[in-house]
Amino acid sequence: MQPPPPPLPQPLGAMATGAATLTVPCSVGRRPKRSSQRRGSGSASVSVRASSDANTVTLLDYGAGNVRSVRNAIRHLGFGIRDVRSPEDILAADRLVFPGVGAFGSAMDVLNSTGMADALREYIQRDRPFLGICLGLQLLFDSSEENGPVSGLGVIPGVIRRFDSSKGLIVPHIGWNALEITKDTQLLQGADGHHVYFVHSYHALPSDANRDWISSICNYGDSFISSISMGNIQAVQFHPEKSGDTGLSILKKILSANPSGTKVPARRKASKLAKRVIACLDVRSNDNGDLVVTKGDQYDVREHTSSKEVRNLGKPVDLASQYYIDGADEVSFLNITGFRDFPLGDLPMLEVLRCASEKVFVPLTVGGGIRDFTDANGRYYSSLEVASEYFRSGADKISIGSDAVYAAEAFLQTGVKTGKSSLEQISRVYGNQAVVVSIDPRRVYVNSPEDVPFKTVKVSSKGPSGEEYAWYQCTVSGGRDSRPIGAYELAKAVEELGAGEILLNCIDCDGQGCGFDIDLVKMVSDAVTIPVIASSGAGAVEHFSEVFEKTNASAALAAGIFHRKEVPILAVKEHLVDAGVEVRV
Ligand code: 1PR
Repeated sequence: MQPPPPPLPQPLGAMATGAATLTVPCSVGRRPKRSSQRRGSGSASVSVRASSDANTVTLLDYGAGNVRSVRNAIRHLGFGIRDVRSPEDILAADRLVFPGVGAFGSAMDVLNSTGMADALREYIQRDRPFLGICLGLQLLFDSSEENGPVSGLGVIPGVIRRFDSSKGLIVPHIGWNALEITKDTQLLQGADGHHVYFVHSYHALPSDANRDWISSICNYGDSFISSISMGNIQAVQFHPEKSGDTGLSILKKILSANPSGTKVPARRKASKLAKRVIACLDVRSNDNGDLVVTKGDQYDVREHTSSKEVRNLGKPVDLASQYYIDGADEVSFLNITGFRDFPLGDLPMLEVLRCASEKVFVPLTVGGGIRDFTDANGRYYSSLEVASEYFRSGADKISIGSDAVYAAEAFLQTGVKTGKSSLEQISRVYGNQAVVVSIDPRRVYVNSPEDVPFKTVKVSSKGPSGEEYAWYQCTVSGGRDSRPIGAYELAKAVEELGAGEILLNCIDCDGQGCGFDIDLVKMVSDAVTIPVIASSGAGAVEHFSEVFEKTNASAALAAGIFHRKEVPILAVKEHLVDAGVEVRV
C-alpha cells in the first residue's frame, strides 16, 4: 500500500529565504572504493547555491509518518525548518535532514516519482551536509529486502535485511543500546558509552565493501551498522530525536556541524539491548470536563468516597515532562475512555500530545479509541485516519486495545487475514514497530488445563478454591466486557496481524502494588517474538528486577508508584543496575 501523499507545502513564514553562494568541496559522482579517503579530500571545488541562514535546517518529509518528533527536536535546539517542496529545494539546502519513515518500498516510490531520488543522489555526491535518520540511513544503500527486493539510492554498497526472528530474536529491535564507535568522529563523541534509542526491523550489515562508511556498529542478533559518516554525509539507524539528552547532543553537533574535526573516541563494546522502564499516564476527562491523569485500582478510577469523583493525579503534560527529566525510557498516554468517545473529537487529548512531544525527547505512545468510527453527521473515519492524527500530533507509537481483540477473534475464527483490521492497516502504512497492542486480561482460575479451550498456566499462588491453573481472559472497553479469547491466543494472533509490541496489563494486579503477574508475563513473553511490556502491579523496585529475571519482558511499565511519588524512576534504574540488569541510566 502506498503511504499517504506527501504533505502540502508549508508556508515558509518568517524564515530567511535569501540565497548565497558557498564554496564547498566536491567529489561528484563516485562511490568511494576501498580506501579511507573521505569524500571531498583533494577534490576540486564547485560553487552551489545555498540559503544564507545558518540556523535553518531543510527537512525532507514525504508524509509517511511522524516527523513531528524530529521537527520538535530541531526547533528545541534553536534551528528553524524549511520544508522540501521540490527537488530543487534539496539541491539548495545548506543542511538537509532526512528522517525516513514508513516502509522502504513506499519511500522509494515517493522519492522516484517526485524526482527527489535523483536530487538526493546529487546532493550527496556533492558532499553537502546531510543527516539521514533510521530509514533515511537504509535508503542510502543499494537495496532492501523489505517489500522487495527494492532498489535504494545506491550510494552505499549493501543490502538491507530483516532481523532473523527464527531463533527467537525479538523483532522489531525496540529500545536502548550503546554503540561501538569504529571511526574517529566528533559527532558521536556524546554517544560514547551512552544508550541511544532504536526502533526497526531491518538493518544494514557491515561488509568489506561498505567498511569505509561505517562510524559505529551495534549488536542485536547480528552486528549491524548503527551509523555512517563520510565527509559531510552522516546517517544514523537510531533516533537522536528520541534518545534524550545524548541524542539531542548528537543532533546539535550534526546540525551546527563542523563535521570535519576529528577526535579519537574510546572504543567500547556495543551493549546488550537495555531493559526499558516506562511511565504510563491513564488520561480521561473528570466530571468537570478537565483532562486529568487518573489511576485505578483494578481499573476503577473513581474515589471511594461519597462524591465518587474521578481520581485526579495531575496534569498530563506536566507529568510526562517530569518523567522524561526523571529518566523514563518511554512515556505512554492511554486515553481510557477513548472506547466510547471519538478521539478526533477529543481535541484536548491531541493538544496534550502536541505539547508533550515538544518537551519529551523519548518515545511517546498513545492509545485509546483507535477504531473505525461514524460520527453524528454520518461522516466515516477509518482507524487509519484516527491513528494518523495521533502520529501527526506527536505520537511515535499508537496502541490499540478493544479493536485488536475483535480483529484477533475474527482472525482465529476464519484463519483469514482480511487486511482490513485497524491493526493490519496501520502497521502496513506506518510499520509494525509503530503499533502496540494493549491487552487487558483478567485471571480466571481453573482446576485443570482441560477445563477450558484456552492456554492455561500453573499458577504460583493457588486460586480461592485451591485451583492450580488459570487462564487470562481478554476484555474490551476498559475491562467492562469479557471476551471469549485468552491473552496467549490474542498475543499470538496480533503478532500475526502486524503488531510490533504488546503492552500486557493485568486487571487483577492493576494498582495493587504487589508486583507484576509473573505467570502471565512469562506465558506471553515466551509465546511471541515481538517485545512485551509488563504492566500492572509495580509497588517496589524489586518488582522490576523480578519481572526481568523471571520472564522475557523487554520493558516494565508503572503508573501509580510514579504518580504518587512513592518510588522515583531513578531508584528503579539504580536498583536494576545493582541487580545486573542493563538499563539506560
Ligand atoms: O480499547 O483501544 O480504546 O484502548 C483503551 C486503553 O485504555 C487500553 O490500553 C486500556 O488498557 C486502557 N484502559 C481502559 N480503561 C482503563 C482503566 O484503568 N479504567 N487503563 C485503562 C489501563 C492499565 C495500565 C496501568 C497499569 C499500571 N490501565 O495502563 O497504567 O496497570 O498501573 P500500576 O502501576 O498503578 O499498577 P481502546
